[in-house]
Amino acid sequence: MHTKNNNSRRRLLKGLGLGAMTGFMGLYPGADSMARNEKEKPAYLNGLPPLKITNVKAIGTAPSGSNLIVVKVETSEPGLYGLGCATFTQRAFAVITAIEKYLQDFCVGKDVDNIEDMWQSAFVSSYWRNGPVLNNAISGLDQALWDIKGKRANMPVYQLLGGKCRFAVPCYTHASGNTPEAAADQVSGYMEEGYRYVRIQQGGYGGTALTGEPDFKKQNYGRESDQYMDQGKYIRDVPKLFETVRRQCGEEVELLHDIHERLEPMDAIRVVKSTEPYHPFFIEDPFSPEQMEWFQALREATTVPLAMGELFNNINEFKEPITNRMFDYIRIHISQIGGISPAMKVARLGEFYGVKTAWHGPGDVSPVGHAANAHIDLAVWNFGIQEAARISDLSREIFPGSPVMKDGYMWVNEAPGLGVDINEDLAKKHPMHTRSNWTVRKFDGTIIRP
Ligand code: GCO
Ligand code: MG
Repeated sequence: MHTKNNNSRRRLLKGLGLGAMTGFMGLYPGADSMARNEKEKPAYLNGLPPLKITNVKAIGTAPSGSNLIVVKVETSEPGLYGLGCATFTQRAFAVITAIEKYLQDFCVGKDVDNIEDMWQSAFVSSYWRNGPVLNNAISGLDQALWDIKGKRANMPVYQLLGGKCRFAVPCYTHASGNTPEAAADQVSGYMEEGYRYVRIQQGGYGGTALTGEPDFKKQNYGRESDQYMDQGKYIRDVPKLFETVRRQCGEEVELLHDIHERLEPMDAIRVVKSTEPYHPFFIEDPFSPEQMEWFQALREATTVPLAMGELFNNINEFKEPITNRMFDYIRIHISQIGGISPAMKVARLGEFYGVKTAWHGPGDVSPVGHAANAHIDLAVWNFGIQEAARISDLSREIFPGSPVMKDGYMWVNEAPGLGVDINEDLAKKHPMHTRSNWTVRKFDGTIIRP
């Protein structure tokens, strides 16, 4: 291909009678010297041969309870494909439909190389955009194209993003107990494993473990599986939890906590303030995304660092809070935001404003998505912390090459691309489900978010 290009360039120059002249002027090597140098050219000058997308498919699997979705982009080069995470666990089949009925048709025949162009064009191809379903589908595509580009370049994706800013990815893991003491015991265990950062919750988000029979249950209001949250108890419990863990585990471990948008705004401010003496690393999601304006009051009330963003649907939602320094850590859920390309933009925006990354890494991210998190984490300077990838043995079998946790760090392998593969036959043996209701109520049955 390269020789053909040079031949045609030579013909063009000859036709114009410009060969010798441009060579003489130093603007372009003369045709003769080009022919002479042909053999000495380094291989990288040959560029990459053109490559087309031949198929896009969605693979759904639920090896550990959560529905996981991975997009596989196949190319015209036999055996060369890319994988990307498109997991939206609660509406998984809607994402599968978006990929198989629309994205497949949109992509087949297109160039695999132009990732940004692909992202921009796919984003507006539905005209209406920004929803979690479509963003997840685009994320699967985006990550798969980065995976392919890495494989073509023979480099891990973090290299394509600029190389390492750190040797591995420091992570926080989750301690949760029904009592503060039980949570503190877990924290100690994690500290022994090498974790420097631990998120602490008592009885899950908002302490949802049922204490007594709430009135709405007695009245048969709602469904049997609906959860109950006692907001008052939670507000009183949080500082006690922090106090106990600090007392049992000392000052050195960094503690985190997720309010999970479950409180009234003023109560959230009260809770965040109550943790101040225990200097948390950050408190997450104090408000729902619908209540962003409360951040200003919270900022004025406390110096506790804040994290927000896992529920944002659109990278533009980060613009205001980052440029106004409303929170300290960006909680992007990479697949929800549309993949590596948009996440990198938000990370860079944060760098300008002293806001750091803290990518979302719960059980409803596939190992491919965890790898995407880690590749960005390695490459951006304003990395803050990463939620640990807790990947089951079965998931590891389905996704060979999954990132590993060791001594409180996440490590990716050095294979080209994202470094994670999929065993499709095994994935099929663990099909997805449609259990998707997540309902939390106050004592009188009022819905709490979420
Ligand atoms: C976290 C999260 C998750 C979400 C879950 C929703 O900080 O890890 O809040 O646990 O609740 O991803 O499906
Ligand atoms: Mg959270």
